[in-house]
Amino acid sequence: MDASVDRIARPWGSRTPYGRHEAWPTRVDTHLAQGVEPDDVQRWVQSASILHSDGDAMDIAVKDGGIVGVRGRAADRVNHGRLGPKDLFGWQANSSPDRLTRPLIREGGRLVECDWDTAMERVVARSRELLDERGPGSIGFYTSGQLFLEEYYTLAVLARAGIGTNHLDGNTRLCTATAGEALKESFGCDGQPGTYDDIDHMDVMVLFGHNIAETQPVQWMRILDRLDGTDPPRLICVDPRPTRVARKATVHLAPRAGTNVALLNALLHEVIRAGHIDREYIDAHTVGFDELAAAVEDCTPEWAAAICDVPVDRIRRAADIIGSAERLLSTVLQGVYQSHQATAAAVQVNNLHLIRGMLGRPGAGVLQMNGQPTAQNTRECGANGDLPGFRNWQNDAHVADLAKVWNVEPETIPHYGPPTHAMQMFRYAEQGSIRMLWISGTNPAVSLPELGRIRSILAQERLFVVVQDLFLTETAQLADVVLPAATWGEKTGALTNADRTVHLSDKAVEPPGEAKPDLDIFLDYAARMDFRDKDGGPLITWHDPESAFEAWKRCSAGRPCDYTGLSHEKLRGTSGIQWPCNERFPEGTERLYTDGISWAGPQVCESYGKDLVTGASQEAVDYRAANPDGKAMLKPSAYLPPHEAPSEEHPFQLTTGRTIYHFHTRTKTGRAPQLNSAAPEVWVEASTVDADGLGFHEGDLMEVATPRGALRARLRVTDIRPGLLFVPFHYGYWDTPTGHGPGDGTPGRAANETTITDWDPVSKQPLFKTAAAALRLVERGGGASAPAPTTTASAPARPAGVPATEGGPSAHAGQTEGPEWRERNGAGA
Ligand SMILES: Nc1nc2c(c(=O)[nH]1)N[C@H]1C(S)=C(S)[C@@H](COP(=O)(O)OP(=O)(O)OC[C@H]3O[C@@H](n4cnc5c(=O)[nH]c(N)nc54)[C@H](O)[C@@H]3O)O[C@H]1N2
Ligand SMILES: Nc1nc2c(c(=O)[nH]1)N[C@H]1C(S)=C(S)[C@@H](COP(=O)(O)OP(=O)(O)OC[C@H]3O[C@@H](n4cnc5c(=O)[nH]c(N)nc54)[C@H](O)[C@@H]3O)O[C@H]1N2
Ligand SMILES: [Mo]
Repeated sequence: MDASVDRIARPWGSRTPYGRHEAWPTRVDTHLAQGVEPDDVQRWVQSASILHSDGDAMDIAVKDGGIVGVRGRAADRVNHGRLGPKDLFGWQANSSPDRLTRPLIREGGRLVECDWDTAMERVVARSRELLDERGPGSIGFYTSGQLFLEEYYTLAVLARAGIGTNHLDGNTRLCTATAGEALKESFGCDGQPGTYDDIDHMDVMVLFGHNIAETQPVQWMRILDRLDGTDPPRLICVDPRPTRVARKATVHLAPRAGTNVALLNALLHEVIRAGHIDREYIDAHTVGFDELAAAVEDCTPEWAAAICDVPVDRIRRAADIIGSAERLLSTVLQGVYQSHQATAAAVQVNNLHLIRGMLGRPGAGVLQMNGQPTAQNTRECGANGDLPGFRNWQNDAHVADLAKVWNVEPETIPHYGPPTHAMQMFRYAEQGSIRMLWISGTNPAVSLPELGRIRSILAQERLFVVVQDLFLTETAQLADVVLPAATWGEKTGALTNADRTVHLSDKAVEPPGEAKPDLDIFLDYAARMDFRDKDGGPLITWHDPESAFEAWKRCSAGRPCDYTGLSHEKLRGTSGIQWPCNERFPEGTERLYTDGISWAGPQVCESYGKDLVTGASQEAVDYRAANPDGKAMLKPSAYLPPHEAPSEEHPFQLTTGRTIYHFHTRTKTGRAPQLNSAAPEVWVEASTVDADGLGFHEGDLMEVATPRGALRARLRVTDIRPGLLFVPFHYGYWDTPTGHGPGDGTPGRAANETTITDWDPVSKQPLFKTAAAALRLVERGGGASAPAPTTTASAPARPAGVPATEGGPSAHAGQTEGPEWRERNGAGA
């Protein structure tokens, strides 16, 4: 066990090696508040992490009505007892003294405390006024990937059938809209094909734009344990930063940002050229192979090497390894999803698997990853720009079926066009057609691109903004009504992770003050609005998490995400369970598509697909003609350059992302002392080549500027690819002296001051990974280090000739590095 290990200094703890096809050993990670012994804990309450999409199962330790720690659940299929640093320490934020405890309303320009009746009546009055004067299209809801299933489902029903608006989306638009979209494009329907257990069986794993070591540290522990066991796998890492994954990889490809499609097309080209394809699988289960082969015919490694700026032989080596893999597992995340050809690139990963027949068998799987803990629920419940239960808005039979579940007329449910995506909702608010925006569990004043614009949209007089949060965030400060929410540990609900594992998170303690669960707030609003079904009965008939879950089960029945075999009671006790779970699969389903493709038929598919270049929705007739038998679709895509190329004025590429110690806008991790002190302030990473060339040093105060805005950060010099800058997007303004954004001489701090209002045409996911930027010296650092972690991708570049084991940054974690990293960066290289 790992109790003695400092999990800030050694985030992944110590190793429990295991061999291929063996079971991953259990290791129970625990952290209790100082002075609390295990015997002092009065109750352990079952839960799972909500600080990433891994779904690490844990028990919450309760003493005297407060949370005093957490312990991993040994019996759970996802984590076998392990927890990451955010899981171990993040819970402390629940008892922060600055939690919101009463509702706030804006009076005379200021937010003042009030009671729930006053706040809710203000929201209801404005809703009624707008419905009367402007109709349902004047009201929008922008929700989260961090609430519970029961809450999204309730919100989806009240927005789509109660208000009757098409404007409901999640921050999952910024996160995993592309995951859902790529699955729809290839398989006709959302739903993760693979499972984490594939890690136990694969011999080759490719990670595309996925820093799993920092963003799903528990699965990285699993990979590290396999690397240290018998018959270790080979890793291929596609990431322009020197992540831990890159350091362990057999092949590390560090492409120019925004060139994933070129690289993938070259990999497809090589796999096809070398004949490493599974003809039988292609013929039985796919359509479109000839078009795909023709489209990549000229995409040679030489061609891609010039675009991506990676060595040709490394592309060949990667293609060889992929082509000769016995069991191939791939993961895809934000390095792909947050770029201009997001869906096009993610779909090419699916294509690699389909042409190699690498699907639906132990070790052979695709994980189009999620990021947020409950993003899967946002998508399946219809709170992320889709209809609930993966129903197809273009298919009248699906709409009618949903109307039957809700006992409303089909016309009540808007389906005249695709559900409005978040970026479009903000545009409508900017233009004035949306007049009320209800924001729950997300902090767009830090997380959306081009913050100057977002702040000015939210601050408009004519826009009525409701914010439902735990804290007075940068967004809440701009609201007209602030509703104090209860969170994880203070309410009960179900959540589904990236590999379809459903967990239950039980209430452990009371929320602070008058804070209420999001479900209760939505139910209260629905009751006050008196939403009715077509027979005049109440539209929403449930009243607590369990009855909401039962209602959702009816909506999911017969759909791919079938929950009918689950219940809160069944989820209490041992391990999480993977959907679909129903009469046929009472213990859940490990892998989808074990027996061909099941949800791509024209009658059942969630989407008729989109044009991968324009994003235009295709019609049912086109789909039926192209894919009459419901097979997987091999959709090619030509490479297009990123929308913003470096120029003389903005010579760098700028990418943004995460560090292991913080979650998003730091509302929780910034209030956990161990996590905050591990990464207390924003920094900017640049390569040794660029820093040396320009005479900048570690710790210098820099300005990073794009045409949208600028921020200031200390410089960390790393082994990142030359020409690329990286800024973590975690740092907003709530803990700065002014408490709000830049202006009046206060410089910017948030990465999104600089990012662009632009998105992938297919998934509508905004571009956070590719901008052109300038880097300017503001003030010398005088030899002090940047406030960036040294244990992670942001580790300082190793001085020439210092091997990893002798004081280099990676010695910190006590782990040896992959052959390629040694070859390139080791002594004498
Ligand atoms: N510690 C921590 N963990 C988290 C979160 C968190 O905030 N903190 N958030 C959770 C959420 S919501 C999400 S969505 C996930 C995100 O998890 P990840 O996607 O793993 O995290 P990011 O840091 O956003 O981006 C991953 C990598 O993309 C690389 N990248 C940038 N541009 C390109 C490119 O053009 N091509 C390629 N191939 N790679 C590129 C970056 O160098 C970066 O290392 O993490 C989840 N887990
Ligand atoms: N530049 C840049 N920008 C990015 C990204 C990037 O990589 N680069 N990544 C994007 C991605 S993938 C994501 S997921 C987003 C995340 O962006 P956000 O969703 O804006 O980030 P969070 O800080 O997680 O915001 C969640 C809010 O919900 C509150 N909250 C937590 N639990 C509860 C609850 O139970 N109920 C309620 N009502 N509120 C709760 C928290 O206090 C917090 O204010 O950021 C996106 N923005
Ligand atoms: Mo995300």
